[in-house]
Amino acid sequence: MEKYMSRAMELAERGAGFVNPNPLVGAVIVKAGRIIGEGYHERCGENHAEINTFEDAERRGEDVSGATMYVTLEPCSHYGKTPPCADAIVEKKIGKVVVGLLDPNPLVSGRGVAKLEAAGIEVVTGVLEEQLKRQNEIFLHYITEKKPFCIMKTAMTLDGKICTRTGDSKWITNEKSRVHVHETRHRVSAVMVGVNTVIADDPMLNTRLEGRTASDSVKIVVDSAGRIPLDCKLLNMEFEKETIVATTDRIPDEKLKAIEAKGARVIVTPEKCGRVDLPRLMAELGKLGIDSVLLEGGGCLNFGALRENIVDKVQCFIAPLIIGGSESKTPVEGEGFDYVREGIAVSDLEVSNYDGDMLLEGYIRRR
Ligand code: AOF
Ligand code: ZN
Repeated sequence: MEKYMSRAMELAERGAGFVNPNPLVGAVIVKAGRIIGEGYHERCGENHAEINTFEDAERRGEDVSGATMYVTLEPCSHYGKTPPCADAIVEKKIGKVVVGLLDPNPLVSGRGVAKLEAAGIEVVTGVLEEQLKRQNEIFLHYITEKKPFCIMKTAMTLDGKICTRTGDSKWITNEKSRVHVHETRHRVSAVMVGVNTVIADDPMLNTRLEGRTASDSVKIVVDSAGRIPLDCKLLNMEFEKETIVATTDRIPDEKLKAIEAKGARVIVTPEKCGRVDLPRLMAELGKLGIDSVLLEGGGCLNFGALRENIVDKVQCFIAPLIIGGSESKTPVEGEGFDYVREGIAVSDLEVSNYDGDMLLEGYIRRR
């Protein structure tokens, strides 16, 4: 069973970056020990995985009646952008359905399985559940919280610096680590930075993956006082997705209008400790359908995000390099906490090796 579910999970992965805010879903149909159909949810708004899998079986000239379907997520029971998959499964006379994860979407949550069982189909649930929860961590968070899943990405030297005292940072991490960052940008709906990063680096924040179609992300600049340079790349280059400037009433009116005239969206939140109200911003982004945000610094915004409790996951690259300097910047700055006991604990930490760079990934339990 795990073997086929694992294949379905592999197929689901191909939708990464294209299905948001929908889940990654893959399916295979097996008959007499042979895979007779494969498919996945390819793009938000298009066919669900199950339907693509039926179409694949049909193309192969296979008869799916009595077969077993392995699907990574509970088949839907609702009329959304497409009709219910559970109905299609019944109609196609599938004999048994093996489900990875139950769908926490309130429109589904158990009703998909109930529909199948009511039609006399045998249903098994919870196969490869832990891996599938990880694969769909963005969807699982967004569908219940309605706020984006926030990943804080940092990259530093062995001595904890993100650049030298002169501001030089190219490159601390190696090529493989940097490709991984672009893969994460591809996977998420939005990339977010503080205005100081825009002033210092004038970044593009787009997704660049050689030889692959990559999906660009919405670009968000947190800029409490409206200091963003009007000639920066984010406001002037043509991107696939929009740029959002998140600010407060401190922004001068003319500046707000000038930013909008550049085609960017401006979100104004009330001030919170003189800055953008980050939890409020996340709620606004959720309303726009943004299910995930990759936070790429700088240190001041990173600290604010941690303190305001909007970060869910940390992704920290450490390069085997030492640059020193008491003036050299570090990944998380701001005011910092007064006491160690106030520090933010990261759990389920995992370490992987990226050609000699280390990647540490872990989760922050929201307090
Ligand atoms: C499935 N198979 O491949 C996916 C499912 O707006 P819609 O119609 O695309 O519905 C989206 C919801 O359907 C989504 O929130 C999730 O609950 C479920 N996604 N279900 O049976 C799929 N992508
Ligand atoms: Zn469906």
